[in-house]
Amino acid sequence: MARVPERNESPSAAPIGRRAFIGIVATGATSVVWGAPVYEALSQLARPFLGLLPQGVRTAFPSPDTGWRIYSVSPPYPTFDPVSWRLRIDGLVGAAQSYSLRDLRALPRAEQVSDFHCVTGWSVPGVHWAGVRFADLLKAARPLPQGRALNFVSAEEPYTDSLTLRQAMLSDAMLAYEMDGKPLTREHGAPVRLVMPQMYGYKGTKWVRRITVTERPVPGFWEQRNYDQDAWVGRSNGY
Ligand SMILES: Nc1nc2c(c(=O)[nH]1)N[C@H]1C(S)=C(S)[C@@H](COP(=O)(O)O)O[C@H]1N2
Ligand SMILES: [Mo]
Repeated sequence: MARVPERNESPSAAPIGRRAFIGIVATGATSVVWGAPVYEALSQLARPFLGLLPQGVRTAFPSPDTGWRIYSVSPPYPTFDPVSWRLRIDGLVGAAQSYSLRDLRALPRAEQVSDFHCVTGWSVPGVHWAGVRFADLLKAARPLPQGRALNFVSAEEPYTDSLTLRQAMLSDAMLAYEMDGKPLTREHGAPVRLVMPQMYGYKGTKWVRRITVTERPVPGFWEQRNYDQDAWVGRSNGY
């Protein structure tokens, strides 16, 4: 376990946390990409240390008017061409598929209002999502019996994350193309992102471009950095 520093201890003196969390935060056009020293310092901050962020870093977060903090591991955010963009579904399937945005919108539309929780402690209540349930999304691809997990690949390399097929079939899990009544914005993962309200936000891969059916969950970007594979809100990652 990482040592919890004393209140008067500076964050830079904190040991490297096992659950170090790196987030690059930016706001719309006025992107703030932190310099290497800040990135380094942040990469050494474990979740319990977030209250100890130096003042300069704290104010680099967007103002909490929406409650959201935009995360990206390798800015600039991906862009996409609405005409040529395709979502690929492959791996252990009977028939690999390629969906245009139009194809996705032609699948049964699901809507929900759910709360969003980041493992670092911020939440956004009552987010309105619209998109596609995984049962509908995977129907044509026909996952094979040995295909028991989904790997979500982001257009933002090297971000990936995975779920078991059973988790993806939860009634409030979806691949979303709208947020709060509008097409997903670029910073929130346009054109599609994973929404998994019962798990922490890092399971919600943004800018999803490919879903591969695998035998078992492939450790994603944050799992490779010691976060839990099963990120249930309130009962994972030390909570
Ligand atoms: N591609 C990609 N997806 C991502 C992330 C990221 O950095 N890159 N961050 C994750 C984390 S930790 C959180 S909390 C949410 C934040 O969603 P937002 O950026 O829309 O606020 O996105 C998740 N999906
Ligand atoms: Mo997060």
